[in-house]
Amino acid sequence: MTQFRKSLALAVLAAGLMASVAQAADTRIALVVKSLGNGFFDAANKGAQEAAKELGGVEIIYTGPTTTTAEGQIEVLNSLISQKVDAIAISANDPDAVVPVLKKAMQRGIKVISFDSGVSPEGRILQLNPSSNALIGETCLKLAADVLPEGKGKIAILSATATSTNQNIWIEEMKKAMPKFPGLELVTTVYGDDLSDKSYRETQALLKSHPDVKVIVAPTSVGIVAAAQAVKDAGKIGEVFVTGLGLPSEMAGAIKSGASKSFAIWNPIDLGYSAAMLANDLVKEDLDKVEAGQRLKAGRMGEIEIGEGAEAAMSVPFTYDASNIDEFAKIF
Ligand code: RAM
Repeated sequence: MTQFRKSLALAVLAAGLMASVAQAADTRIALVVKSLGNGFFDAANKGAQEAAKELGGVEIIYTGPTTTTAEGQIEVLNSLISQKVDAIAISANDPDAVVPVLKKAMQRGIKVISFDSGVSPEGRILQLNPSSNALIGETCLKLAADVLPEGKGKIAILSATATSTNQNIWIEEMKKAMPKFPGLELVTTVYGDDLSDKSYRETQALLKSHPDVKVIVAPTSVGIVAAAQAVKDAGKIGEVFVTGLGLPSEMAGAIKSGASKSFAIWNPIDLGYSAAMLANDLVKEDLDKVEAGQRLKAGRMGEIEIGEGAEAAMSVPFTYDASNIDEFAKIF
């Protein structure tokens, strides 16, 4: 065979293989995240891919805008509607702005769920929370109080975007839980938009405008890393502590430097896995609605029970510190 014929034969073979892969996936589930390039969502995607492999015949389309905007997500969603995907699992940058396009998706038979950062009820069939929202809020405050002598001191919050459903709920829950931590005083909330550079600059500004703040609580895996770096670069290790929600793999340096003593998170791989499983259930059983008390199958996670408002919650957040960070940094 000539070189040309050989490569032609290989190309035909490759095309055939790709076609058979495409044919094999009879269910296409889009995992739409707040933005691409966020390690938290990469871990969720890992779980979703695992679910697809286990189920067989399922393809996960991992997608999202480049920055954390609702407009970017709307564009992505419109394109998924044209591609006629079977299901969409979205972590929303805004609970309301994406509702019209998601309603359009549902009218066309696409099963829509939200996970992590929720969509208002009219824009999705169900919402999968990583844990109880109240527990997440209280955990963030407890971590802040634990690092302060006698639990006393001023704290500030560095959040993601100002429209982010999950962070806004957790901030509300923190405010509600404040009476349980009478030594803590919340002085301000700033927004880094889940962008590293903006989160870093917001922290720098915060350290200047509020030099008496002792703990920065960042309930975002992007913000917490940037905040810890800003504290370190400002030479404030031991004076200002960073805590909140982060990935062990991304926070190992901050724990080692002392910019953070501890932080929490649930398993993002399990969250993505479960979101894919639930989306697949809705497709397979052709469900457009779920009721409180209903149980849906989620593979190795067992059954997930739907609660009020068609919301479900997974496990409790876990705390990471110098004693366990290395072990978990290898996982997510
Ligand atoms: C960021 C995102 C995500 C949130 C985590 C903790 O990655 O804002 O929505 O759940 O942090």
